[in-house]
Amino acid sequence: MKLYIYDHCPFCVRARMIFGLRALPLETEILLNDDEETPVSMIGAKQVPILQKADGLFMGESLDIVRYVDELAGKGRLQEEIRPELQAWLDKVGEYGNKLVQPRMVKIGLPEFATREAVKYFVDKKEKNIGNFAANLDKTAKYLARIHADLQELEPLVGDENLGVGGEVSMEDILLFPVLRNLTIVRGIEWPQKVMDYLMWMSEASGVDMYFDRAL
Ligand SMILES: N[C@@H](CCC(=O)N[C@@H](CS)C(=O)NCC(=O)O)C(=O)O
Repeated sequence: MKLYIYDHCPFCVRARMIFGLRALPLETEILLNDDEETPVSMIGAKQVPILQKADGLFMGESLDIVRYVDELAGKGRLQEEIRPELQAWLDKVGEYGNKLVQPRMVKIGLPEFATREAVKYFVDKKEKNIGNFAANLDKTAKYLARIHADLQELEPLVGDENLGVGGEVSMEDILLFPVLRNLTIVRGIEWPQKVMDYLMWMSEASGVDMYFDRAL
């Protein structure tokens, strides 16, 4: 099976995680961000992740891919229940997290941004949602204060054991880890110890790398 992704895409991380967590081999291909033709020819939409299944057919939608691969692995299904307080945390950080993350993603040499055209495509599209990238970078201190407060709130929701955020690996991890992983691109975040331990453990368990070494 082959997974078409962008490195920075949190929905793609969801799909990548299930392969690592279930110890299944995975081939990935990173598309250029302005390549519309390839994804549209596969699923009729300019969107990743896209899984090419063993039968050659294509599947979009990250959570459909997670459930499909989880079923195939035959090791029991991830529990689907999401604690309302965790969902509320994800919703809250979802309102501004991209203002910290997206302006930085185009600056670290990711393969989906290998051409000037691909960078421009991304910037033009995302600035329509979050506003000017440079202006958002200028407001880093403001958003850092906000994420620090929110990470303090997250810490008690992280289980004591390194077994997944809710005490066992579940759909909660599939939703949470990609968001935290993208935030590792932001230099200066002070990570609460339990959240940092969780990140390190889940990165190892899922085989998905982080951005700490390239943070800016
Ligand atoms: N509901 C979809 C959302 C996927 C999604 O929004 N992917 C983004 C990348 S993070 C995308 O391909 N956007 C189109 C673009 O960036 O042009 C899923 O869960 O797979």
